[in-house]
Formats: sequence, structure tokens, C-alpha cells
Amino acid sequence: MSFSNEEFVVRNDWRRDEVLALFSKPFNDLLYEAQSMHRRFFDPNSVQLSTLLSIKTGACPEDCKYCPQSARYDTGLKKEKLLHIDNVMEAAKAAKSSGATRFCMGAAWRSPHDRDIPSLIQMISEVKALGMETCMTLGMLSEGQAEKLADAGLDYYNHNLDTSPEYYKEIITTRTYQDRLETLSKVRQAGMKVCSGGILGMGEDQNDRAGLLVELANLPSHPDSVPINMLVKVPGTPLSDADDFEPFEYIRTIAVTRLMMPKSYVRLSAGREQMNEQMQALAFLAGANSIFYCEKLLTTSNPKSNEDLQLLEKLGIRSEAYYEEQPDSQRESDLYRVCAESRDENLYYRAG
Ligand code: SAM
Ligand code: DTB
Ligand code: SF4
Repeated sequence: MSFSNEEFVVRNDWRRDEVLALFSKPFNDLLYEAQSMHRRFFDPNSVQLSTLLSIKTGACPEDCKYCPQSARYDTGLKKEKLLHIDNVMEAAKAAKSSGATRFCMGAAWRSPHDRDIPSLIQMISEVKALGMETCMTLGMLSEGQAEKLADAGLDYYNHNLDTSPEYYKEIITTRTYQDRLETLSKVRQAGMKVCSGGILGMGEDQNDRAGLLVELANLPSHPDSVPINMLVKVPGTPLSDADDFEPFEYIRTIAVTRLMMPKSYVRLSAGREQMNEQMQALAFLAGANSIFYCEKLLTTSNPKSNEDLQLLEKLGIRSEAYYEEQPDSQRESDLYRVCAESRDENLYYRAG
């Protein structure tokens, strides 16, 4: 039976065995189904570009085994207090002129202090005034804090479930899975869009990856954005020696995410620098339609903007919001103008 897009009802009742069955499909069948689903709800040739900035770096009290910013591991990271608004705006303007449409600000906190909220509100309103979407990831939120951020106009809040409920305790002991679910619920209640995903390659098995996706897809509403990170192995962290993650399993996970959460943005996230162009192209074919763009993630590096723009150009993929903003007659020429400008070294956002 076929349904029109209006009639299509997303599912929030996924079982793990069904998800494992998706993972087990022949690769070509899985990619065909994921790409077909992707085309029902999205332009397959467009991608959303988000740029990250670490607004408060290192010295985090949590023990997330993957994270270079935990105070418990010696990663040689230089810690920094909450950035001044001028530094944030300089980075946001550079991201915008490179072609990013969303600016994501991350802080190495367990949760924000109430005393920091006025500075965060100023960052949200000034970045929005540039005409960019805003996203923050600040750790756990209280109800009052979620409301204040939402009232300031914060569009997205990122808070990842990271892995399955049962594998989670191997990775983090200082806060629970339930804590994370409660923060996601507060974010949704406050009216912000939810960005939540996980990390692959932390020693979990396929059953854990299926478990993560079941948790995300069975939330009362699907996250609007689902970042699928591949572990960046940072020396000094307990996961620095993790085995390399199998590239086809990464692509399969993207495809299964697309099938389970057909209307959500699926982001090809951290770890992209370790992926070749062909692997990234397969991830787009599997239904990824968002990337972190510009040369730094929070503390680690990301592919160079000109390389990303060249790859998108080779694949005929456009930046989504920019494309939609333009009148028909200008679309083609303006896209190439943005690419050309961004290839100018002076316009790159170079953090750190
Ligand atoms: N402290 C806040 C929190 O944990 O919610 C916000 C910042 S935290 C760095 C944001 C996310 O980055 C984590 O939830 C994790 O999924 C991801 N992340 C951190 N280190 C990573 C790494 N080495 N490789 C891949 N993803 C990583
Ligand atoms: C997400 O899922 N990945 C981003 C963003 N949300 C905040 C962070 C990736 C961090 C990679 C390690 C680093 O650069 O510190
Ligand atoms: Fe802290 Fe977030 Fe890193 Fe965990 S992931 S150690 S909470 S900065």
C-alpha cells in the first residue's frame, strides 16, 4: 500500500528486533530504501550547513570517556572561560560568510550556571540578528533555564543520548540516561527544536546502535535533527585506542536512521575528517542531509571548507537554506558565488 506524504505517519513504536532486521538487509537494498524514503520528504540534492564554536572549553567535571574536555583526562587541551560576545560574533559572522546557516555554540559544562544565562541570551539574540539559526549544547538544563533560552529565541538545543541505555554506563558514570531524557523533555516542553543523536565506534555493538536509534525514534516526537558522530579518538581519553569503526556500518547506521526518522535532518557529524569523499557521498545517498561545516568542531578539526564545497559541487549538492532564500533566476549563479567567495582564504573561519 502506498501513502501520500500528508498521510504518512512517523512511527514511535520501534522494536529493536525490527531495527536489527533493517541493519541486516543487503547493503544495496538498505540504501535504495533509505534513499527512496529520503526523497519523499527532502530534496536529495541539498544539505544543511551548521558551524560549531566552543564557547567554554575544557575543565568539565563529567567523565564521558570519549571527550577531550573532561577534567579527568590529560588531553593537553587549553581550558577557556565563557567567551566574550565579541569573539562569538566574530566567529558567527565568519561562519555566515562561509555559507553556514546555523551557528551551534557548545560549552563544556555539566549544566549551565544561572549566572551565565544573561550572556547566553545575548549570544542567542545577536547571532539571530545576523540571520542565522541558533543552536546550543550546554549540558543538562533545569526547566527554568530551558524556558529562558527558548524565550531568547534559541532555535535548537543539542543533547545527545550517545549510545544504548545498557552500553551508556560503560561510557559515562557521572549522569544517567534518564537525566538526558529529562533534559530532552524540558527542551521540547519549552518549545525548542531537539537535536539529539549519538556516537559510533566506542566499542558498542550493532545491538547498541539499534538500541540508541530505538530510544531516539520512540521519543514522543522525533528529534528534528539527529547527529550521527563517529568517534574522534583523542589521545589522553580512555577511548583513544578504540578500534577503527567499519565504514559500511557507519553508512548502514545513517540509512537505518533515515528509515526510522524520515522527516528528521540526519547529520553526518564528528569524524568526517577521517572519512574519504566516497564514504561521505555514500552517507548522503543513505539519507544524511546535514553536516558540521568549517574547519573546527569544538576542540578537534573538521575538513577544510574549500574541500567540503568542492565535494558538494562534485556531487551537485547545494546548501539548503541558502538555496531556498534565492529567487529562481539567481539560484545557480549565487550558489557558485558563495563557493567562490568561500574559497578565498581570507573568508575562512579559522578557529584557534
Ligand atoms: N557538555 C555538553 C554535553 O555533553 O551535553 C555539551 C558539549 S558535548 C562536547 C557535545 C557532544 O559532543 C557529546 O554529547 C558527544 O556526543 C559529542 N562528542 C564529544 N566528544 C566527541 C568525540 N571525541 N567524538 C565524537 N563525538 C564527540
Ligand atoms: C554533536 O553531536 N557533535 C558535535 C556537537 N553535537 C556539539 C560535537 C562533536 C565534538 C567532537 C570533539 C571535539 O571537537 O571536541
Ligand atoms: Fe563534559 Fe560534554 Fe565532554 Fe561530557 S561530553 S565531558 S559533559 S563537555
